[in-house]
Amino acid sequence: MQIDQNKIDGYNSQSLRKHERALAFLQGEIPHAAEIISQLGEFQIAIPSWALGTGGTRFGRFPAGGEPRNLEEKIEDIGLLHRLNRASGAISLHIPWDIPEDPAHIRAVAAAHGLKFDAMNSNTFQDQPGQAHSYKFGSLQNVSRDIRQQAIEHNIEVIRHGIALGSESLTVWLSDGSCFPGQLSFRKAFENTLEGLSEIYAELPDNWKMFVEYKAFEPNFYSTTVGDWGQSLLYASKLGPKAYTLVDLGHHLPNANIEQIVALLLMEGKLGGFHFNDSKYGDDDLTVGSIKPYQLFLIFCELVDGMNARGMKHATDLGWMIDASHNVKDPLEDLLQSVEAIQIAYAQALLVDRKALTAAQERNDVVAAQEILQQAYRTDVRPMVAEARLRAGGALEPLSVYRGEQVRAGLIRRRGLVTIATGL
Ligand SMILES: [Mn+2]
Repeated sequence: MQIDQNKIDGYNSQSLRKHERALAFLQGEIPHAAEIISQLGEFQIAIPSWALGTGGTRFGRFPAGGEPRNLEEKIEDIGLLHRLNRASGAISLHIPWDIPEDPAHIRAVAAAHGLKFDAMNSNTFQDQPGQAHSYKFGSLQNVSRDIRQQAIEHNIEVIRHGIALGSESLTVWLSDGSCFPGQLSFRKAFENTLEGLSEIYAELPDNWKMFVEYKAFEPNFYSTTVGDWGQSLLYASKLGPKAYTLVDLGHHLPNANIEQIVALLLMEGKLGGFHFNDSKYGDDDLTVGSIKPYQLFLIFCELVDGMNARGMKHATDLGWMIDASHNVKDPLEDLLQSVEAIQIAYAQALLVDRKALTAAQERNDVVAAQEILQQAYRTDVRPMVAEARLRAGGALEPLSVYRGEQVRAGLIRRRGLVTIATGL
């Protein structure tokens, strides 16, 4: 399902005067507004193929209908988001849920929607039909060499699919760990995992990156073999220059200082990928910016500062992706909200007066430092975000267009009420 440019222009013309007034005010207040708008225009956030359907919990799932039935329809949905916000220009695939049987065709479908292929994701957290060995007691950490080998070969197969599509990175998230004390040897589990990751790393093309994603707990509840940023950094450092840590906001213990983690990983040149979501308790996978928008802003402050310190390009030198689940919202509406929340936090971080902040830090002026951060955070930057969309041909108000065009009802008409997009 597509929305004509004429339709988007029509909606835009209705709110154009109001938008222009708000933008003119901001441009008067912010000397480098033009630069921020252009940086926003370049910033793209990848959408994972598994975020297009209704998520669920172990208690159940309440699908909204019209979910994509195959890879083409997943690409089509992200194409629709990208058409509205011009900031969702990449898709992240999951193998085996999204095996591209005909890569040339899939590449053409994505190109027609202006989409690139972001990181490929492997899956050794569930058993697939016909699989020789079970991952019940882990994959790369497993005490059995045959099981470890199966997991290694799967990851190499994922790299091959990615090469065929033009992706340039592999994200490895392992559910490996233990549920009870004594179940495994922490040291052996680490050594086995490192050995397996090394074999996978050896298969990476020169221009590829490997992202080692960590998670504090779940589905294992006593230990996780890549449990925190320290363990991920240890693997990435031992693997070599193509290996990086990936930070998923929901994968920390409560109240972790994620902005500090981000700052240090960037300082070490070892932050490679980023997964956005929000949470109240654990890995809740809620809409980005819905619970702790100030924390998101503080994280972006460190991302911007840390990337600037290393001369990195904000838009392309890290892998940016949403990794969320949508239990009670229309997934596409949720993703539009998430992308906008990310853009808002990014724009606010670009607003921070870094010189003044450094000066305040140098004289231990705690009050001034807080004022400087909150001055940026309390600025309503939404007109700049909307202007970036408008210039790229997107919608001033993506959600209004989505609702005005009754997209979900159209998708249900075409695809049916009972469709399943996820492999879980
Ligand atoms: Mn993730």
